[in-house]
Amino acid sequence: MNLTTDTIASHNADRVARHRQLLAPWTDSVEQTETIIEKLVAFQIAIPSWALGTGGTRFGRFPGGGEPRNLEEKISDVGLLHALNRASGAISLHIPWDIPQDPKAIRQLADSYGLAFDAVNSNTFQDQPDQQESYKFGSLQHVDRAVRQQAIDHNIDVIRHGVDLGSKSLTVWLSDGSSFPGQLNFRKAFERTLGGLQDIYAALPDDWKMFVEYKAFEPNFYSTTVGDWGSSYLYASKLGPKAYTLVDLGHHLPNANIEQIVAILLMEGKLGGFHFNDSKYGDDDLTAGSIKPYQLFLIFNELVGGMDARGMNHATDLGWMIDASHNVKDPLEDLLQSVEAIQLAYAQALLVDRDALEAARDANDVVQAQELLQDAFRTDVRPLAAEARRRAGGALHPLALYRNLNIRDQLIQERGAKSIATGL
Ligand code: LRH
Ligand code: MN
Repeated sequence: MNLTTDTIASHNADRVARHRQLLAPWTDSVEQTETIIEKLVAFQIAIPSWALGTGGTRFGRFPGGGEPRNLEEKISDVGLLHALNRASGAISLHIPWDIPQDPKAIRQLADSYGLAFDAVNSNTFQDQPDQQESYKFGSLQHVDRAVRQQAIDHNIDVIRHGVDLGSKSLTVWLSDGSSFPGQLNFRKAFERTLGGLQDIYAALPDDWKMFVEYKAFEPNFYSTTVGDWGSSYLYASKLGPKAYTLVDLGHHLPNANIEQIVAILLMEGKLGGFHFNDSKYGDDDLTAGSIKPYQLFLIFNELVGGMDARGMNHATDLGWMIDASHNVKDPLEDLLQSVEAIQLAYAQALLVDRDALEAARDANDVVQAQELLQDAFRTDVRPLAAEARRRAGGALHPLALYRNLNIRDQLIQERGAKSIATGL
């Protein structure tokens, strides 16, 4: 679906007066306003191709209709999100859910929406109909060499698809592990997994990155072979300079201090990127910032401090991706909310007075340090995100425009109420 610039211009015209009122205090008195707006304009968040349909659980799935039926329609949906917020300028594909039949045409289509291809994702957590070996007892950890080789070949195949599309990174999430004590030799599983990852690493083009995504549990419920940041860091360190860890916010045990994990991985130069979402219990894949917005802010606070300490480019040096599943919301509305929540956490982190914070820390002035963070977190930076969108040609209020245009109804007209998207 193409959203014309006129449609967005008239939407903004109705709102620009109020917007200018809300922006005035910033442009008048806040010194770093321009810097923050420019950084927001440059900050692009990749949309997962597997989260454009209705997600479900083992208990049920309630499709909302108008779901993309193929990769072309998925790219069109991400193109729509990007037209609305000018902050969703990339799509992350999952193979084999989204194999590009004609990579050249797919690339041109994505280009026409101003979209790039972020990390490509392999899938050795499901058995495909025509598959020789089963991943029931794992993939790279498997006791059977034939299963491991099948998984290695699949990942190398995924890299090939990524190269065809101009992607520059591979995300490897392994569901491998065990569900009962005694089932697995942890040491052998680690060594076999490392061996497989090394074969995949060897197939990476020179300018590519490999993201090793860790997860505490599910689908295995006793052990996971890449189960935490420590094991992911170990693999990435043993693999080489092109290997990094990937932090999916939902992949931690309850009350894990994710912002501390991020700070250390970043300091070590082994933080590759993120799968943003939120959760209350497990890998709930809920809207980013919807359950623990302060945690999302604290993570960006460590990111801004840690990236500046290493002279990194905020927009391009890490993989900014969403990984969500929509059980009760319209997928596109949920993704619009997630992108904005991430933009707001980033903008608030940019507001933090870092010199004052270090001074408070050096003085063990705990109260002052907390006040400096909470002051930024309690600051409404939405006018800055809206201004960034407006300057980039997007809508001042993407969700309102999406609803006013009844886009979901239009998609249902076009695709039907029962269309099913591949993915989670
Ligand atoms: C695993 C995960 C991984 C994807 C999958 C869709 O929970 O986060 O990133 O491959 O979700
Ligand atoms: Mn993930």
